[in-house]
Amino acid sequence: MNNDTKNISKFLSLVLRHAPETIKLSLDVNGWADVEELLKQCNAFQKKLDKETLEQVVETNDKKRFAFNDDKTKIRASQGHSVAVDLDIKPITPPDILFHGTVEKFLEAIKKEGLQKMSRQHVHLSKDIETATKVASRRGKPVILSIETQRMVEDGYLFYCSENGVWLTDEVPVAYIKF
Ligand code: HQG
Repeated sequence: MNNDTKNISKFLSLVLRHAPETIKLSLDVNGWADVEELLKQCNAFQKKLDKETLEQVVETNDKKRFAFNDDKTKIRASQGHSVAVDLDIKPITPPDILFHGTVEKFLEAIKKEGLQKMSRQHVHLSKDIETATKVASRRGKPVILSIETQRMVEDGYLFYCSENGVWLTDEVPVAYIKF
């Protein structure tokens, strides 16, 4: 992603995941924004954006963070929301082990409370150590936790996989975490 694309992606994350009100945008219950309305509101709030650029940002985004509906009239973030949305995705069986990348300063709390959603709608888990390491590196020196998802499934916990391949669940109690 070049710098312009990155800036637009960051702005889209803001309005499609966290604060649509910044540009007086409305998201439906499933997190979709109307594409024409998004473009109109971006431009009304001095964020120049046209449809072609938007399509290019969605297409080239390093983590495929955003997705259009079939006829490209709607767009949403595939995961990572702090606003309440129902992604309307079905639970599926995860790999036996998933990973979570975090940093040292959170370990004490995680050892007490397990992994919690914090400000987001789900706990985010990664399919491999490399991805978890990237997630953790945003905050400092990575600490990678292994999650015994197979045991969680046996115990009735539900898992979801976002359209861009991020594993989601409601919480991970400490009993299923290998430190
Ligand atoms: C930690 C990015 C204290 C948790 C990434 C994490 C991901 C606790 C932080 C996506 C805790 C929350 C999500 C507890 C968890 N006590 N700290 N009980 N439980 N934590 O950003 O997973 O680039 O909400 O370890 O790639 O880091 O934005 O979650 O460090 O997919 O598309 O609290 O965000 O995607 O941080 O990252 P976050 P995350 P994008």
